[in-house]
Amino acid sequence: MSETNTAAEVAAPHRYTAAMAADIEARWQDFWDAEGTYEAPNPTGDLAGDPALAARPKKFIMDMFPYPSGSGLHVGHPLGYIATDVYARHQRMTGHNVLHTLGFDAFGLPAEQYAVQTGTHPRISTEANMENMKAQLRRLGLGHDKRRSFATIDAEYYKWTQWIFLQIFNSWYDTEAGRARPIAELVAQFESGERATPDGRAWAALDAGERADVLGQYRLAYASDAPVNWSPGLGTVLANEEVTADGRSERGNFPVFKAKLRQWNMRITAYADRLLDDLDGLDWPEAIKLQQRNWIGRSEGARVDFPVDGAGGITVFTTRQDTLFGATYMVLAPEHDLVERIIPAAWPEGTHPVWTGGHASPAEAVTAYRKQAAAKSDVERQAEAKDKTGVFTGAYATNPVSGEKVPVFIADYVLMGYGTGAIMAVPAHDSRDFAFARAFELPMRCVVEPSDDRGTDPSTWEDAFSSYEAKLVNSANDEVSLDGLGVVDAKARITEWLREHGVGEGTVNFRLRDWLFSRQRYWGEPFPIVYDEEGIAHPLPESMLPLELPEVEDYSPRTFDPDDADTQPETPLSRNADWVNVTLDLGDGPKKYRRETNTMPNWAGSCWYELRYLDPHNERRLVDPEVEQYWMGPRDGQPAGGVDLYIGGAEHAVLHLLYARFWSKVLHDLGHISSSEPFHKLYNQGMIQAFVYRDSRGIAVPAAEVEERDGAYYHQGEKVSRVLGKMGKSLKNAVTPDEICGEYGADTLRLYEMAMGPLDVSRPWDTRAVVGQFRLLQRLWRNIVDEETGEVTVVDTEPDEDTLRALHKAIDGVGQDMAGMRFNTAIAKVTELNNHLTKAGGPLARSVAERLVLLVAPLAPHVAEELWRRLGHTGSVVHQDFPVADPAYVVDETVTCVVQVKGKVRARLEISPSISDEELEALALADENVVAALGGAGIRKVIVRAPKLVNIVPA
Ligand code: ANZ
Repeated sequence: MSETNTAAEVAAPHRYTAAMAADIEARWQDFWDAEGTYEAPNPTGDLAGDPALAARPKKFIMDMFPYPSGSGLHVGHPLGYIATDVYARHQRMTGHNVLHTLGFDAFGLPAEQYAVQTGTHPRISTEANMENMKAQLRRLGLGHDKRRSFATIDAEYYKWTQWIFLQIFNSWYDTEAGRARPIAELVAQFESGERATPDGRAWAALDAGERADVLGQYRLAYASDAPVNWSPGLGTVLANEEVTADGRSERGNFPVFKAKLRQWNMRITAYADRLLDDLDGLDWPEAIKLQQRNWIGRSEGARVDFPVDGAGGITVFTTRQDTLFGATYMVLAPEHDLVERIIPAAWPEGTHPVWTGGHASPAEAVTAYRKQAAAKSDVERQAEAKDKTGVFTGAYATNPVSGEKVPVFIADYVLMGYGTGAIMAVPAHDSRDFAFARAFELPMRCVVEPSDDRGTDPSTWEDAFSSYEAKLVNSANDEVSLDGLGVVDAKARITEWLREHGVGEGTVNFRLRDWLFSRQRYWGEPFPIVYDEEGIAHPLPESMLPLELPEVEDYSPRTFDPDDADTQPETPLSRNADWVNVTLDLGDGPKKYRRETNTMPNWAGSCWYELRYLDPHNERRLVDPEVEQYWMGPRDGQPAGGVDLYIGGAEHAVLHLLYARFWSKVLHDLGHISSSEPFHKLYNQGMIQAFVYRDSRGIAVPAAEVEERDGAYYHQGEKVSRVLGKMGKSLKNAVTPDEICGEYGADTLRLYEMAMGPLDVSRPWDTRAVVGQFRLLQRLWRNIVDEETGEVTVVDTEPDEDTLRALHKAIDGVGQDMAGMRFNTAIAKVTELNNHLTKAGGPLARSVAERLVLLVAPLAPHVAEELWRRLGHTGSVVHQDFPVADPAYVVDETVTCVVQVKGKVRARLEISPSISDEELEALALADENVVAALGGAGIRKVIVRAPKLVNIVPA
């Protein structure tokens, strides 16, 4: 520690040192906590009696809350927290009622895995981790309303997570009304006969089990036996969003298989259109919107029925119904239910030997092929370049427009989870079908005339022709002809024909699947569901919530050989028979029930936490409607309402952010909240990266022990390589905020993190550079406090004109930068002002010193509070008004504008950067060089890009 206890220090006992920073910071943190400085008033309580406060615009500012991991925070974690804090402080100082707090997302896998390794109960390790993280965060001086903090594992919190589950379970999506409604209203429709039951019987004629099954088809939370992602190595099933592109578990990187298991799902697909459409009104990064759009994956196309002899028909989904005349075979996903029904006992006479795969019968071929397909992930199955595999089912279907008999195959390139799980194959115009047809010697027919010179015989082609810019050929029957039409017109024409003949219709298909919502874990929210003796699911009444997580002997998940797809999950909660088997009175007398033993996925708790911040201790409701309306409700420019600023990493694009949007919409539809979107503005901060040093074996060595010599890096004498990577314990390059706070103080750390670059850009951490921000604070201090006596040195005089200009320019610039979240340039402007004042010498005018302190307050709140008080104020700096620039002193700088005539530069004008297009055009046309260059010619066009460029095109 070079800055303490030097000779200079003895001579200057009141210098801003690390020790002084530590003292100042601890003192004000205690004070702020004691005073409740950051507590945000709610409109129903505190604001109601205070009209001035109630008139303030609100700002609800949020971070993606952390998972309390055992390794604590490194300096990369608080980047976003510091940014929201600086922003929130600036908003508070510009007249807003600011809500800013932070909770913990505390259910989840790591605590459980740690528990399995060490035998510690997940609650104990999680709570210890939270204590540690809270201390680390407190050290940063974040202005959070601590009364509003909670953890998702708190029973008072997950009571409401369970309550929301019940709301979702007890509702259905009315497609006509375009919103969720209570399930009781659906039951009423069935009872009155307004809506027919699936088999047409009267509702009263159905028994309890049949009614439950019918309602299960509608409920927004439902159990089903669909194929799910089963990861034996993790011991749990996973949502599609949790499976990586190469078909492994996002956590733990274990293989994932498709298995048919009874699981809970959320009918998020009912909201596909709204989730897509409402993105338009959100202020989110385009990249994230795009990821959500792609994940939802809206495709317009058609469903077409192909009759199969004796077995009804196969319905396909296609986006190229225009190519229907070119469909020369069909493919079902290997898992498709129809397969059993269409396969004949024996191969038809003369079946091509390549089609049978050498199997004696269709049944044998199908069984063998299904086994092979189940071992592959969806992504492997869809890989473009790969050889196409498959086998003939022995069945033929009829092409509804050509009347031709087409063979039906099963092949793994067709997925069960998309469209109808069946396709019409058009090998001439789809490259996957082309490859398959080649491998299986299937016929191809050209129905879209190639616009290149390959000719119309597909057997001579290298690949399919799939352009839209062409005309249809070979596409006519007795009733309809598409020949000569373009693709778009042909689609419309054939869709109409299909509809008229009752063999198909235009449809929209989504890539989005329902959200698999149950996990075979211990450390999650229990489902508020019990089963009666007939196996019918019943929701618990609200009065029985929270249903607390019980103690069990062994909370580790049952895991299996990661590659053994034939295993079945076992839930830890099922091991507590006393808890599972209960007698309850659900309104019709005491009866025996069995509890659901799955738990909710760890996304559940983060699906609605923004709402609970608003009203964290409400025991009667999820959130008071008036409170919700005030902080989250729709308003000008925020059509669906939502949090005003939400900062977090880009990795949550389709998980947390999609799920949270879905829950908001359901709660909105059911009338519980006025907002239909949780987060109006989303901002993704960059990452703090760090150098990773590796030895010759490729193993990371501790970064702190690496020495640099002549541009090379050495660890214990051995040369090591250096690359920029993530920061973390495993890469041995983590720097903790505690270390930096200890060495320089939290204000310096805050300044350094904000000064590193634009907030949305990733940046490398450099411990050696931190001292630069420490020096800024030292100079700031020295400009106001005498280092020898500790006295404030300001004087009550008027500053000179030069200083006023520097001051007001800084005020203007810093204010704009803070509002625009350009904290790095704000710091540069503060530094410039401070340097100006240092250079000017002499004591500062009080009015200048005070405004300087206010400018710094959002960034370095502790030192600002200290100086503010030393300047003689009694109220906290936190609640002062941010300084306002006097425009008279904010003189525009000039910029150079280039004027071109016919593309050649003819003049350079020194002008104000805020000049209007009209003004600039007039100035340019009046310039004598421009007039000369035009030589009397008229003007055809003037292109003005104020303030940088004017381009004149003569007539
Ligand atoms: C015939 C056709 C002809 C097709 C052609 C494409 C080109 P998107 O845009 O992603 O929605 N398809 C449909 N269901 C499938 C499934 N379960 N597994 C694999 N592929 C499936 O893609 C829709 C197209 O993907 C559909 O249109 C279908 O192939 C295929 F020249 O039908 B098409």
